Amino acid sequence: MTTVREASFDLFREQGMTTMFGNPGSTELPMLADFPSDFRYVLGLQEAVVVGMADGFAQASGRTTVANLHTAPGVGNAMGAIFNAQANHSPVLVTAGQQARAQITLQANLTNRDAIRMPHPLVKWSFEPARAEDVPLALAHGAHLASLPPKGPAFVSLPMDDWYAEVDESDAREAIARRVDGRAAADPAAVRVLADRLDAAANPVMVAGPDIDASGAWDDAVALAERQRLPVWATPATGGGRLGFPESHPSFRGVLPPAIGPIGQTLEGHDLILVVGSSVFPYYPYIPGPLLPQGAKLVAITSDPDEAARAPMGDALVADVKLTLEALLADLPESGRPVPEPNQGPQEIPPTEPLDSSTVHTALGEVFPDDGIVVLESPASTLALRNQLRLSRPGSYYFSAGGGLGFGLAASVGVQLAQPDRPVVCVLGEGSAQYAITAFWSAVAYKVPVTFLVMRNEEYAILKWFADVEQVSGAPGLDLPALDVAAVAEGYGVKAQRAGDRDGVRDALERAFASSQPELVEVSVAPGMSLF
Ligand SMILES: Cc1ncc(C[n+]2csc(CCOP(=O)(O)OP(=O)(O)O)c2C)c(N)n1
Repeated sequence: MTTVREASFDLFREQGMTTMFGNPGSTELPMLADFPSDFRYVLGLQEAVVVGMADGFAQASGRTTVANLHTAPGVGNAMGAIFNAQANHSPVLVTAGQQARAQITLQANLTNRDAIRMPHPLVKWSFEPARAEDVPLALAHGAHLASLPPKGPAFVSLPMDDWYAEVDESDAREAIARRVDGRAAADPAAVRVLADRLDAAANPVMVAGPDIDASGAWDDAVALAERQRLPVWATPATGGGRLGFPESHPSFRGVLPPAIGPIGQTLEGHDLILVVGSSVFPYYPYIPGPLLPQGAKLVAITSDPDEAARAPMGDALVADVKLTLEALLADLPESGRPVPEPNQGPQEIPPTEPLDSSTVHTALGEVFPDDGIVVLESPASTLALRNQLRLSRPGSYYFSAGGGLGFGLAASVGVQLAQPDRPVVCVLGEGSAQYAITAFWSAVAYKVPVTFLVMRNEEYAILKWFADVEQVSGAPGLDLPALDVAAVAEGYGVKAQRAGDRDGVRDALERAFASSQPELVEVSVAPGMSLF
C-alpha cells in the first residue's frame, strides 16, 4: 500500500512535472505537506498569476505543468488565465483543493459546490474523483489529456482529506508509468493530394501559425517555403501566440491584418493559401468582405480538430504539424516558380519627441541578445515590435492568443524559469501590467532575471483606436494618468530605471539584460498606436 499523496507525486515525477505553481490555502496544505525536495513550488500571490506563470512555463518547456489553486475563489480568480491557456494550446493541469469529503454535502465553508462545472467551458476535462483512491488516476487522466492535441488546460478538484488515503501500490504503478503519445501523422493519400495541389498552383502562399513552433516544425516550415518558393505571412497577431517563421527571412511578407476583408485583400493574387498551424483565422475586429480573394483556394494543416471544423472556408488536414510538413517535404520537388522578391526589412523610424514606441523597439532591437525571448503584452506597440525586431529563432516569442490581459507579466516569469539560459524581455503596456502585477513579487522571490520594458503612454491607446474603428465617441475610462509602474515594481523589490530618450532606453536595457535579477525599464512614450 502507498498513499494518494505519494502516488500522486510519483506520477508528477514520472511525467516530468516537478515544477509546480500555486497559491495555497487550508484546503491545499495536506497536498503540500512534506513537500519533496526534488520538486520546486513557485508561489504566485494571486491565482491569475499562478496560471499565467504555469502557462508560460508549459509552453516554453514543452511540459505539462501543474497550477494548484485554492478551491472555488482561487479557480474564480484564475478563469481569465485559464481562458488564455486554452487559446494558447498550453498543457496546464489545473488542480484545486476542495472541502473534506465528509463536509461537502453539508457545504461547509469553502466547499466548491459545483467544482466540475465551474471551469468547464474553458478546460478539456473537468473532474472530481468519486473515491479518494482514484486521485492518482484522475491526475494522470488530466495530465495526459492536457498534453494531447490540441493541448490545453484540464481540471481536477481534490478533496483535502484524500491525500492520506491508501491506494494499491501495483495499481498506482500502472497508472504512473503510462506514456501517451498524441502526435498523429496525416493520411499519406491526403498529403499526396496536398503536395500535388501545392506543386500545381501558379502563385501559392503560406500563412505560418503558432503550432509550427509548438510542434518543433520551424526548420520544416522554412524548408517548405524555400523549396516551393512560397512567400510567407504570419497569422494575424491576435492569434499568433508564437511565431511560425523567421521574420528576417527574405520570403517573409509581414503579419496578416486580423479582419475578414483586409485578409482577403492582402492575399489577393494567390491561387492557393496554405495555412500551417493556425486557426482560419483569429479574426478581430469585424470588417466584412470576401473570405478569400477571387479564385483562391485554402488548405489548413492543424493538430486541432476544432480549428479544422470551425473554419468558414477551405479544406483542412488534421494531424501533427511537424509530421505533416515532413511528409509534404518528402513528396515535393524543388519548384520552378521564381523565388519571392526579398522583403524590405524594418522601416526607418525618424526620431520623435516624446519617443514613439517604434523608436523604443529599434533601441530594444540594438541590444536584444541573439538567443533572446520576447513575451509581449503592449497592445498599441505589438506590430511595431514585430516589425522592428524581426524575431527569427524558434521559441523566441510568446503572446496571449486569447487576448485576455494578464498573460504577459505572469507568463514571462514562467518562460524564464523554463529557459534559464535565454534572456527574456517582457514588453508591457502600463495598463496591461496591472492585470498580473503581483508577478513582480514572484520574479524577485525566485530570482527570475526577466527584463521588463514598460511602455508608459498614460492611456489605453488601443481602445482609442478601436473607438475610431467602431465609430464610438465619448467613451469614458480610456485614460491612465499618473500610473507609475516603476514605483509599484520597486515596491515588490524589482530594480527600476526610467528612460526618456533613445540612447537612455538602449543603455538601460543593456544594463537590465546583464543583470542576474529582474529589472524594469519604464519609458514615457507618445500616445497612440505604433504600426511600423
Ligand atoms: C482581462 C482583460 N480586460 C480588459 C481587456 C480590454 N483591453 C484590451 S487592450 C486594453 C488596454 C491595455 O492598456 P495598455 O497596456 O496601457 O495598452 P496600450 O493600448 O496603451 O498599448 C484593454 C483594457 C482585455 N483585453 N483583457
